[in-house]
Amino acid sequence: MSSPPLIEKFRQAGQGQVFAFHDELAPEAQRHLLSEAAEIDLAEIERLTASLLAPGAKASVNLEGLQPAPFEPLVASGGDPAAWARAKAAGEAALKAGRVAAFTVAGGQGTRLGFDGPKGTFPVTPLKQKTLFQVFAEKIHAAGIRHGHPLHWFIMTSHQNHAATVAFFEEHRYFGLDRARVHFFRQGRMPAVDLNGKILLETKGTIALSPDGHGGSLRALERAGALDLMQREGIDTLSYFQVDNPLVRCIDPAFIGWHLNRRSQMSSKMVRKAYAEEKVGHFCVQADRLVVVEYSDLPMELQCQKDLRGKLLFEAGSIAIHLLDRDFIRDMTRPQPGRAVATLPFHRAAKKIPTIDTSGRPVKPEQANGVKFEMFVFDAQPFARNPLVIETSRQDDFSPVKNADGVDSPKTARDDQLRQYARWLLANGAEAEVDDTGLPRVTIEVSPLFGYDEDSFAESWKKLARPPAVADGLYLS
Ligand code: UD2
Repeated sequence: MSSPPLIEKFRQAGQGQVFAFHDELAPEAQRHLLSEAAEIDLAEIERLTASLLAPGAKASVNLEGLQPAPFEPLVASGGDPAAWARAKAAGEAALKAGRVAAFTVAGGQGTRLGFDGPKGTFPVTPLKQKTLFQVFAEKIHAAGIRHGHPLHWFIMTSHQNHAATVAFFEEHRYFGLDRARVHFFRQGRMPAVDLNGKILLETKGTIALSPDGHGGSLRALERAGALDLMQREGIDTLSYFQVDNPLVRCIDPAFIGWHLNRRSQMSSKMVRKAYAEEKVGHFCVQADRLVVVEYSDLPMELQCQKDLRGKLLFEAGSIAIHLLDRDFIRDMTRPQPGRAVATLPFHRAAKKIPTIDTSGRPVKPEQANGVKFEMFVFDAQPFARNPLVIETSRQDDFSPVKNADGVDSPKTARDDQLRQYARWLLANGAEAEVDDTGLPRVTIEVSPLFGYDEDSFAESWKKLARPPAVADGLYLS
């Protein structure tokens, strides 16, 4: 019997090993393997092997002529108060007109945290132990109420966590959101290859596939019909954030207004790096283009370099909060004359990839035996018209949960949430005892439905007939 045409294509591309055990598989398993193989763009793999794996291929990014990127400072650090006020008003008007949707990338594997399950289902709040997804859902819900227009929310999952993510929302009745406005879609996958570019099998009947990076979100949005939905609904701006950051302002009027007022196609928030080795990307300019250079790609001596005033030269850290214009995403994902579809470059990461040997026995490698390919969303910046970076205050936007302990852990995120509640309370005249880092002595919590930023908190607080005392267990909802 002749082989299916797809198998022939793989053989011709020098990837016949993918089907080495095909004939011994049951029919159902054969179909599964073929469907996985059908996801793979062989020409793309060949291109990546030639450009990223070939002897002499450049392993590191080009650092030539790299300069720190300019950014719009906060008022507190010298920004123009009138421009910030105009931005906020423009953002509020856009929200009122329903032009904005929220977008969470939640396809990552969350390996560092060691949590079994979609990361969005990780409990993070100090008192009620709300999960990351619940925190975002309530912030998005509250923003919709405040601006008089409920928001759509797109959530990108991966093959591994899609079903569990949807089931979690079902189980929790979408945390009060209109389920017709919550849209899940899976990101694409890329096969891992060995150091010679040969696609690796995970088992005899499955390919070693993994998520294609958050940069894959652009083509996944297009493929899933999200851009069409946005167009139908009159939404032109997507508010992008990561699943790991409970402090994020999912919807930030001033940020949205800056983006719209500047006619930017992609805008990003920055914080000043807390210390030279902080694991964030760096906003830079190279050949007149805005680029983000990931921490792992910027040599430590550059990360530590100081300017004449003694501050870090590359101080503008990317915290992965962006605004994306709908038509820009289309341009980046649709074939156009003279331009390939996937304009974002792939990055390679050497990994230990569980696989099988030529006789089909499992191999658990002790050292990197292959490479995974990933796209990063911030690589879209250089393609954007009028790209913009604005400063945000770390304490109101960024405290990610990455590691089980130490920096960027559940403990640091919990404490940062408590500090935020305490700041809001103190700013509104409440009495709260805090230590010299601003951490309250008691465990309290503010529901995003009561206040999700200083403005909404102040409004709700003023409406209270009898403001409660700040005591252990206080929950404002
Ligand atoms: C990311 C940024 C870093 C900094 C930091 C802030 C990269 C490469 N680095 O570092 O510059 O901004 O965040 O916290 O992005 N994800 C997917 N699909 C994937 C891979 C990741 O949806 O295939 C999501 C993941 O669920 C998470 C986010 O992307 O929400 C970040 O992923 P990460 O943990 O790999 O990024 P990290 O912490 O190395």
